[in-house]
Amino acid sequence: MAKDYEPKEIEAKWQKEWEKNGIYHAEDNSAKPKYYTLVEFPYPSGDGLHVGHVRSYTALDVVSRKKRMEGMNVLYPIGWDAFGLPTENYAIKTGRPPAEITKENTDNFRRQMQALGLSFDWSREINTTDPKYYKWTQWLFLKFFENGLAYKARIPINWCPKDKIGLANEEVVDGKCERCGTPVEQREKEQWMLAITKYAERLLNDLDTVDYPERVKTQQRNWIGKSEGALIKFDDLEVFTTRPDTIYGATFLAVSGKEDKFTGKYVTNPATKAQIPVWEADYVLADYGTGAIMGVPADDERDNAFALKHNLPIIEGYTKAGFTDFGTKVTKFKLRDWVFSRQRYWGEPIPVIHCKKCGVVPVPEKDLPVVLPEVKNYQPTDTGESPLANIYEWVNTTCPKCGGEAKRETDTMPNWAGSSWYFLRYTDDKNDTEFASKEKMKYWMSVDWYNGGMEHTVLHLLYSRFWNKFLYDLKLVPTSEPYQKRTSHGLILAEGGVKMSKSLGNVVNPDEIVGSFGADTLRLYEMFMGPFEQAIAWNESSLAGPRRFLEKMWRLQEKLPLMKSSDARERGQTSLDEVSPSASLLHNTIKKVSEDIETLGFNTAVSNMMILVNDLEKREKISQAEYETLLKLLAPFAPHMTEELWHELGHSESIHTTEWPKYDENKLVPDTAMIVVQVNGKMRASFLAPFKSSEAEVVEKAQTLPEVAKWLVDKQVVKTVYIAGKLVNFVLA
Ligand code: ANZ
Ligand code: ZN
Repeated sequence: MAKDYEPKEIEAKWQKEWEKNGIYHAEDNSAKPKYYTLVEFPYPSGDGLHVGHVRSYTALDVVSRKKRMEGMNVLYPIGWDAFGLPTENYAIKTGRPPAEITKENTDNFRRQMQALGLSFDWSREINTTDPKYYKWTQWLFLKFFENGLAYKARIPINWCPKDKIGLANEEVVDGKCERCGTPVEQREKEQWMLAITKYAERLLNDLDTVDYPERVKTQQRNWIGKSEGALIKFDDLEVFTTRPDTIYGATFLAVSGKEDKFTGKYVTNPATKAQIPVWEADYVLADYGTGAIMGVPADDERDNAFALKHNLPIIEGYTKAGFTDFGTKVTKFKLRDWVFSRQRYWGEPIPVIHCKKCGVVPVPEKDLPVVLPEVKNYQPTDTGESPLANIYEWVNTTCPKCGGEAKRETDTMPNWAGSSWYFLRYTDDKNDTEFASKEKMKYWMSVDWYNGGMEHTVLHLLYSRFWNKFLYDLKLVPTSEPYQKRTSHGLILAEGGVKMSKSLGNVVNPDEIVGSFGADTLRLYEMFMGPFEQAIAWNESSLAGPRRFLEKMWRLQEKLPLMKSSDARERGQTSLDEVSPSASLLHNTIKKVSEDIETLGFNTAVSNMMILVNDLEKREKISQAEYETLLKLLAPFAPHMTEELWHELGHSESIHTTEWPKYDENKLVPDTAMIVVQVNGKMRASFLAPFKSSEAEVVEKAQTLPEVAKWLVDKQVVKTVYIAGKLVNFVLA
């Protein structure tokens, strides 16, 4: 009898062993083909790891492990996206330095991740709040500045009066602050901007070159919002239209306004020469096109509603104009330049100095990083400046150009900054002289598979693609797109399908699940719970299924032929050909699991292994070759248990460095069913039969199986029960 399955002992033991042997370290100078798997690095909040993180990280862990077994040099790194508001707000509340809070949180996250057996290369861990890291975020900002893509503008910004923070458009949801729900006000402020609009066309076109879900591409296209149309002058008022051909039907003009109102003014329609009224209308946006439209009630729904409401003429059946008759062709984008400064403490200081004589002067490279100074109070000033503005010794400095009196910029970068280039840093995380060496980036980039949340499919993806393209133009990175393939996992909801939240007390803590079921069960459950891209509710009772499956797998050892472990090597070479009667089921399983891992079918990969185990379980004996193959297939999902069983078989190397099983095309039996054969209701054998087989064929095959035939010798079969695709039962007299 083998000992019981005790995940607690096994898991900690192997985690230590793997770390000691460094089997998950990515090699920089390897002759092997590389594979770069990336998951969005977490914001290390005080709440610890979420089971949603576990879903994403386990999925790409499965992929990474399989790729390693397929002979690839895999880079699967992790780090911390640690600047941001929750830590800062906590610092304001408690007076504790954000760096100290961050350290505590990252220590907790790291411990939790390690307990899950994720195969990250921990030697490359990065932290966006580490001055060694943000030195390069600042350096990259200065590249934008030198190239005219970072500039200051006085613009109306979204202002959250509660957080005292300027918000990017994308941080405003339904007119409210995304973080705290306070209605957002407009305020004029000098802000740093990044000219992402210069890249609008390429960010759009190059979507055709990458493997993203169509839904993600559509969202990005809509966000960029390209429209081809014309600018047409109505006297001194210019409109933007995508339908210049409708100009003969234009009966009014409308400019952006808070409420609908006639301005008292008329302009000439250049096509009809008619005098048409100019209105203010609230459906006209101030910052799109020219902020003015021509109203064509016969062809545009909103114009039609407006005309009916205000009794304006509607001309039906007018002649359509040719495109170039009036106005000039233009292309407009909905995308706006990126507001890139915040008046907060916990962010990268923007590395410029303001000199009365020289103007805005970049901090010289040798003086980077501009380190965040210690402050006593993390609250922004009442005028809305960053708390850095209160630190006299820090703000007052000398101009790097003329040596005269000067002041430091006190704005910091938004929390999108560090994540806009982190995938580059992983390739060369300890480099002190460059953000990453060209040679290493050339080997590792681009990312082969990037998984992350649906909520990041627009902003983070667009921002990081923009940074990468800009650096590509400067010949600082090797590929114009950072990510070859992008996928997204569905949310994990609380039991009952509501969002997990602290206030509802329904948050599942992965530590507890690992404690009671083991990491392998948690991993397997999250892969098995449902289609990867779909949202799904947590269900505590469903954890029992994966756990039972692992126990079955554990007990299968007892069906192996008894041998001394010194014979194991020899046994390990048993050819799969000798394996009957399930050879085809085994080969089918290898094929299914291999393919499913590549196509997000983690749940079906697991269910296929379950079917195989159920089949093996029914047999008296299984071969070592079969068992080892199954262990290897399961290894990416349940890395600890499979490692333990692998060593039980007498192997000394890790299962995770062995070769991924291959299937034999000739052994695949498509459309087969597993037929159980009983004699007097007792199972005696099973075999695979093509679905197409007739009853006679199946029964004949069943009675000739040696395990069955021996029970039938000299006996009379009084009845044969046949259930198509499932069972034959010989009832004896
Ligand atoms: C006349 C017309 C006739 C229009 C017609 C459409 C249909 P997209 O595709 O989103 O770019 N428009 C232009 N500027 C606007 C603004 N600042 N606020 C609100 N609407 C604005 O849409 C372009 C169309 O949206 C333009 O073409 C204009 O209406 C309107 F049968 O001009 B159209
Ligand atoms: Zn100066």
